Amino acid sequence: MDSEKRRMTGAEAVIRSLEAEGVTDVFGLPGGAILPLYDAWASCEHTIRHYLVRHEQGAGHMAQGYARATGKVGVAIATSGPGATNLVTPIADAYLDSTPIVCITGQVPTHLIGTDAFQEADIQGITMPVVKHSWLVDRVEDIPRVVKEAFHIARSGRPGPVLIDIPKDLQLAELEFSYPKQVDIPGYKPSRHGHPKQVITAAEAILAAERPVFYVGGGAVSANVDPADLIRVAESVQMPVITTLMAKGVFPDSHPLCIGLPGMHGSKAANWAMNRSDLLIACGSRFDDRVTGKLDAFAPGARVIHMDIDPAEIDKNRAAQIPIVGSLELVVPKLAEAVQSRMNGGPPKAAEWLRTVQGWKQEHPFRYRNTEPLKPEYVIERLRDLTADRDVIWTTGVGQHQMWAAQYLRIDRPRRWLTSGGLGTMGFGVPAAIGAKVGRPDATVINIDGDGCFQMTMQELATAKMYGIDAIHVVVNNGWLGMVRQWQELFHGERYSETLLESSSPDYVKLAESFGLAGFRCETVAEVDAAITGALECGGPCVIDAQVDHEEKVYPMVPAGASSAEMLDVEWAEDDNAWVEEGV
Ligand SMILES: Cc1ncc(C[n+]2csc(CCOP(=O)(O)OP(=O)(O)O)c2C)c(N)n1
Repeated sequence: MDSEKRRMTGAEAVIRSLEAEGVTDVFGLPGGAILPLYDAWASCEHTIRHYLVRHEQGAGHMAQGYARATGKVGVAIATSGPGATNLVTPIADAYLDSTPIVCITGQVPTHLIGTDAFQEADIQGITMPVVKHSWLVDRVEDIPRVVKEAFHIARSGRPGPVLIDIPKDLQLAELEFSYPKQVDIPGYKPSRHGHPKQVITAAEAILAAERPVFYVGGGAVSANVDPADLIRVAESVQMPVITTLMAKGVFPDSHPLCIGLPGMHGSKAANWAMNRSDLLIACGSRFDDRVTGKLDAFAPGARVIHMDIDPAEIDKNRAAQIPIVGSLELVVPKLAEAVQSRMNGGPPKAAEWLRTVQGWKQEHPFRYRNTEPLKPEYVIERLRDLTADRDVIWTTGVGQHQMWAAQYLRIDRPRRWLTSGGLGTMGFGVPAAIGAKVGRPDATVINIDGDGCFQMTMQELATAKMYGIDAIHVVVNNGWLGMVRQWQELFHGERYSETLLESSSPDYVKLAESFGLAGFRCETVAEVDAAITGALECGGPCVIDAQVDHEEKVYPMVPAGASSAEMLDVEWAEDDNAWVEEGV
C-alpha cells in the first residue's frame, strides 16, 4: 500500500486503489469517457489483468462469476452512456443475488453533465434501486476514499453491487495519492454477532420441535458459513435440510439429511416437509415466491427462526417468531454449540418425522424416462457422473436446463454452483463461467446453458478464445425457449406464441469453430459420453451441442401463485403426456 503521497492522475489513482484492494483481474470494454483510465492501464506499471469483453453485460456477469466462485469482489469497467447502461442487468442481478461487485463507469466531463451530451446517461440515477450504494465522483481527491468505501460496502454486511461513476475530466486531473487505511462511514455498521439470548431461544425451539426443517439459503454461501457448522446443527437433532436454488452445495447434496431443492420445481419431499413442518429454521434464505408459492398457504403450522445479516429480510415475507440478525458465519457455529450443549442424550424428538421425510425422498425422487429422443436430464446426469472425480464449478442460464441441472447435479461444496436465482437473467451462464474460470483456474468450469440463453451472450466465446479461458459450454438445445414453451403448453392452451427458435438458430459446432474453439455434438444416448469426454479432454474452451427432446418438461411443478398442495407431476402409467394434480 502506498503510504507516502505521490502525484498522479485520477485514472492512475483508480488503478493504484484497485491494487491496494488486492484486485488482480477486471473485466471491461473501453470508450470515450473512460479513455483516460484505459490509457493509464497501458502506460503505467501495475499487476492487474484486464479482460476485454464483447459486451458490457458480459463484463458484469464475469465479475459476478468471479466473485461467487472466489468469495472476492468482482470488478467491471465500462464507458459512459450505452457502456454503463449495458451494465444495468448484471448490476440488478448482483443486487438480487447479493453478489459483491464494483462497477466503474466513465462519465462525460463534469461541465457537460446535465446537457444531454454525447453518451451521457445518468447511470447513478438509473441504477439507484439496484445498487447497494453508488457515487458520482465530483472531486479527484475523493477517488482513493471512494474506492476504499466501495469495496468495503460491496463485501460487508449483505454483499451487493456498488457503482463508481467518474467524469472524464477527473480521470485526467491530478491528486496527491495516498490510500486510506480505514473506512469511516457513519451510519453503516452491519451488526454481525447475533443476539446471544436469541441464539439460545432458537436452540431451545429446535430441541423442542417435532417437525423441524432447516431452510438454508444463498446467504449461507455469501457469508462463507462453514458447511461443517450447518452439518452440526442438522445432525445434532437429525432434521431434514433443504437448500434453495442459491444455496446448492453449501450443505452437501449427498448428505443423508439433505432433501434438496424446494419450491416451484423442487422435490416433493422438500415441499411436503416445509409445508408440514412445525419449525422452519431459515438461514440466509428470504422466503422467495419461487420457494413459498402462495405465501398464505405456505408452511401454515410452522414457527420461524430467521437468521440473516440484513434486518430488512426479517418479517419481509413471513413473520419470524425468533429473529437473529447477524453474520451467519458467526451465528451458525454459536447455534450449533447452543443446540449441542442443551441436548440431554435421549433420542431426537424429531426421529419419527425424519423417517417420514426420508420415506418421501426415497419414494419420490426426481425422475424421467431415459428414452430417445435424447433427454436433457440424461445429458446432465452424464455430465455429473463423468466429472465426479473433479472439482467442478457449474454455471447455468435460466430456464428448464437450469432446473434440471439443479435437480440432477450433486454438489457437495459451496461456491460450485453459480446461477441467476433472483433476477433469472438469461445469458448469465457463458460470462459467469468465464469469470469463474478466471478466478479459479484450477477448477473445471462447466456452463449448462439453454439455446435461447446461449444466444444472448455467446459473443463472449471470443473473450474465452482471446485469453484461453477453458470453460465448457453445454448447449441443452431443445430448439425452443423451453421454459416459456412449458408454460404455454400447461397454462395457455398450447398456443406457442413466439417461442420457437429451432430453424433460425446457428449450428453451434460451426459457431464454436468459427470462434476458433472446439465443438462437439450429441443427438442420441449413445453419443453423449463421447461428446462430454471429448470436451473434458480438449484442453481449451469448447461447446457441446446437445440436441435434446423438444417436448420434455420440468417436473414436479407448482404453478406460479399456487400452493405446493397443487403440485403437478407426470403420471406415466396412464398416459405418457398427461400430468395430474397431486395433493399433499
Ligand atoms: C433476459 C431474459 N429475458 C426473458 C426471460 C424469460 N425467460 C425465462 S426462461 C426463458 C426461456 C429460456 O430458453 P432457453 O435458454 O432455450 O432454455 P430452456 O428453457 O429451453 O432450457 C425465457 C424467455 C428471462 N428470464 N430473461
